[in-house]
Amino acid sequence: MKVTRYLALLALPIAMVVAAACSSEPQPAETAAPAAAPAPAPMATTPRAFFAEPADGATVTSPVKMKFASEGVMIMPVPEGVVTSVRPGMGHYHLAIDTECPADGTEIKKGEKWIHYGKGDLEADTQLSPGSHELTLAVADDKHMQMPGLCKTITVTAK
Ligand SMILES: [Cu+2]
Repeated sequence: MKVTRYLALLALPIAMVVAAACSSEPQPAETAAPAAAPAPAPMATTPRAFFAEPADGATVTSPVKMKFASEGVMIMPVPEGVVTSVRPGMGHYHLAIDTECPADGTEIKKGEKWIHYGKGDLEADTQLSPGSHELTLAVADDKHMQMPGLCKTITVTAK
């Protein structure tokens, strides 16, 4: 019994070796070890924030429907109560009109041009007066500090 089982266990690897040896592939060593290829890091993309809508340069009509988007960061509601620490890799969106991106690491203060989407909102409407406007989308952490690289400004023209 034991010998039979042992032979059965040997049969599969032997069959694989034989198959590899008989293969007409020019580089059997590479095809035999696909698991050795390095897996891409999960956060390989450079984090970024952008508007899925409207498009940069678009002509829009109020109320303007905006869809926020990002890569390399998780958009989450700010925790309830007093926030004493931030959750790495997590943030929420902020919007300002005709205002530049904050410097990385600076606080986006409430009530100073910025709307905080602290519930983790992924879209919002805004009213624009007729003319050209800059829309700035920023992602900040649980303490509302601008996260590096996660800000984007686009220009739209409101009718
Ligand atoms: Cu905030």
